[in-house]
Amino acid sequence: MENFSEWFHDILEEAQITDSRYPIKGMSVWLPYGFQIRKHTLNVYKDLMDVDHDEVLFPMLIPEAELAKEGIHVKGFEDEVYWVTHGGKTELNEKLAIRPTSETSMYPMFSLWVRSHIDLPIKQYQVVNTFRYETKHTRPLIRVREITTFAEAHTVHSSAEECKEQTDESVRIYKAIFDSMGIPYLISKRPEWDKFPGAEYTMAFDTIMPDGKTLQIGTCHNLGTTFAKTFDITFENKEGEHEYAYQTCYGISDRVIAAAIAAHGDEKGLVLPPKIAPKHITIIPIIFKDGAEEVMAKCSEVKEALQAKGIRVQMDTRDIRPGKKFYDWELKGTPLRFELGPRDLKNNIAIIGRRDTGEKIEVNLDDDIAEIVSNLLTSIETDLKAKAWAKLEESVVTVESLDEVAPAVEDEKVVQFYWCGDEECGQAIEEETNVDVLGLREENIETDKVCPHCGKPAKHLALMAKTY
Ligand code: P5A
Ligand code: ZN
Repeated sequence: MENFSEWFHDILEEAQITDSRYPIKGMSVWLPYGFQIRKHTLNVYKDLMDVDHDEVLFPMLIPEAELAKEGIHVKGFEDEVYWVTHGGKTELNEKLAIRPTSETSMYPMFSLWVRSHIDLPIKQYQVVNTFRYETKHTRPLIRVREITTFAEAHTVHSSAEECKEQTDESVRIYKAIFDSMGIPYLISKRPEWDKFPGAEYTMAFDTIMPDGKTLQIGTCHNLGTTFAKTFDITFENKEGEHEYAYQTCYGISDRVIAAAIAAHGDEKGLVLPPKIAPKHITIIPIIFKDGAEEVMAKCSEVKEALQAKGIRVQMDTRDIRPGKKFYDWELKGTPLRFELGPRDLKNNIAIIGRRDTGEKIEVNLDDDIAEIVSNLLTSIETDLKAKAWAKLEESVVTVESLDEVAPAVEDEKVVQFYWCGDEECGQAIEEETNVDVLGLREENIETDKVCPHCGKPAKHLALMAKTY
């Protein structure tokens, strides 16, 4: 891919995912095809979350006083909040914030709900739109001002250990989500200066885009008791004493869809992982004057057989050349296509084409087509994931001096280095290299290596990259 930025911009329009001509910067329209991809992505998410989280829905507006309560949190978001100041012509007594995230909308209610240890844990999530007045360059799905698919979870616990365990669990859930879409990721503990405002620590997932820049695609925060102290979320423990509750929150967004598009797409367009593809297979009847009816009948029969097995199948019966249909569904990334013409029918065969490899597979019409298609979808899923992971792994290079950073980044690599972990040192590294420290990939390791900036003994394996 020559120019990823351009490719990404064009594919959203050509494959009809979003229309970014909406007249507000950072906000676009989900088109029907994009909406289907979004729907299936959310199904992947909800299937995993619904195992032991409750879905809820909180209001979008937050009283100024609530937003302002948690000092560090509000400081982190103050430049990004949109405000509602009027109801009609009347100025409101209290400004209302449009949620940039929902801690300050949810936690005052948690304070009312949590009384005793038997009320805990609480594990809730909601999928909502949130608004952030982003000042960095906006891009559809990647950095938007209306995050239309903000999937945020918030949990409350009765001990620090359980809270830590939930943070680990959230990392496992996010791994499963990204894995099922074949999105490769690097997990790191964000440095102090880049953790979520109000968190004790932040574990972040970054994927690598085709241009070598990384994109943060999800974050899991251990909030400790910071918000509980601010919002007075206390419970009576088994000994009858009152304690502050321990909290976590974790979130993903539209960026997950951007990452799936970027991880697998190619020069012909989208290559969708089966889990989120609106259709798994497109049946394309190759029609001539002779034998058209028979071909159509056989195609319908195959369609029904696939549908019966839960395969998402469509038949393209548009009155246009088959070549144009091939082109369209390649562009839209349907994992498989099924071609059948009169001569094939006479020979009792059909061709199944794979979008990811371009491979063509001849099948006998007496075979169990649904079984073959299912197996192919599984192979596609596995192969897309392996290919994307191989690309990520070969993109990580280890350096021992800061002089090696610029050439590595120029070569579209993510940089790994042994680091002392000092905040001041880290910020100096960022300044000197103009590359971001993503965080700690491995903490407190045994090593003889020294920090490439200050020369002190290294304690961690860290990552740095150009970021979106
Ligand atoms: C966790 C959920 C939070 O807001 N509160 C509730 C916590 N964390 S976060 O890191 O600030 O955001 C979670 C994820 O949302 C994505 N994201 C965005 N996506 C698109 N456009 C944006 N402007 C944007 N801002 C954040 C990131 O993937 C982030 O990890
Ligand atoms: Zn150092």
